[in-house]
Formats: sequence, structure tokens, C-alpha cells
Amino acid sequence: MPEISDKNFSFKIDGLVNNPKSWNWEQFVQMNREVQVSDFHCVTGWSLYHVTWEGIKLKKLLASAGVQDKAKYVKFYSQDGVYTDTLTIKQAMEDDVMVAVLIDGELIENRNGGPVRLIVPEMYAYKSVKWLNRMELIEEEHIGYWEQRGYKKDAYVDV
Ligand SMILES: Nc1nc2c(c(=O)[nH]1)N[C@H]1C(S)=C(S)[C@@H](COP(=O)(O)O)O[C@H]1N2
Ligand SMILES: [Mo]
Repeated sequence: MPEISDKNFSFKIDGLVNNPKSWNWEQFVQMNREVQVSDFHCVTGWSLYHVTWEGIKLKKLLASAGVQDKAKYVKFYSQDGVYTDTLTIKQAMEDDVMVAVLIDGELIENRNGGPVRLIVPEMYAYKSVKWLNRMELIEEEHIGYWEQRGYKKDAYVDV
């Protein structure tokens, strides 16, 4: 588990964008956040229902960075240095995909991926990268951590 505090927190968007962005904690929490309620399903069988997430919609972050036409995927990096995953641009633009900062009104605990994690409500939770610190816009496909181990890239939950 990476030790992330408000002192060493950093977050960036780079790769195939017109305006690469980077934030420290103070800058990051100044962005306007939205609130949504969704369920959270791990592929191994457990679920959390009616979780209230507060954060920044991914589509807004991507719009502010100016995604270039050649970009086909968003690659998500965890500060743990091991875990990565991707979404297609279309999946990433879904209205409920969020970079979350609060869970049920509280800061996200370190063990649950805080201070900042991805939330992809339509997909199994392995797409919801914990300790998110970088999003890179890329052209070639990248195979994420669990997908290298056999899970599906398009991890839609059938409900
Ligand atoms: N960086 C990172 N993100 C991750 C994981 C992980 O091991 N490392 N596990 C994933 C899986 S399989 C699930 S079910 C959820 C679990 O989130 P939780 O630990 O907050 O319950 O995080 C996802 N994101
Ligand atoms: Mo999981």
C-alpha cells in the first residue's frame, strides 16, 4: 500500500492531450466535485450497495486536458507502481465514471485506495484503480493488471 498524504500527493494527466495537467493536493481539492450513488461489485462475489461517491467526473478532467484525436484509450496508473488499467475513450466518457475523493462523506481511507481512486460503476471493481495518480492518453492498447491474469477488458456487470 503506498503511503500518500496531502504532502506527497500528486495527480497528472499526460500523453496524447493538448494541455497536460498536474495537481498537488490543495489544487486538486479546489476542483468542483459532484456526488453520485452507485453499487460496487467485486468479480469474486461481494458487493457494496448504495455507496455515495463524491469526486470529479472523468469526462470533465479529460475535456480540460483536451484529448487528441489519435488517443484511443485512457491508461490509469496507481501510485503502488504495479497496478494499471485502461478504458476506451468512449467508456471513459460515460457520465458516471468518476475520480473519487470522498466515500459516504468521508475521505477515502488509504486501504480503500485513498486519497483518490477511480470509480467505474458499470464495471466490476477491478477497473476502479486505487491510489490513482496518473492518467495517460494512449493510442495502442494496454492490458491491465487483472486482464493480464485473464479477466475481461470490458468488465460490464450484468445486473
Ligand atoms: N491499485 C489497485 N487498485 C485496485 C486493486 C488493487 O489491488 N490495486 N484491486 C481492485 C479490485 S479487484 C477491487 S474489488 C477493488 C477493491 O476496492 P476496496 O479495496 O476499496 O474494497 O479495488 C480495485 N482496485
Ligand atoms: Mo475485486
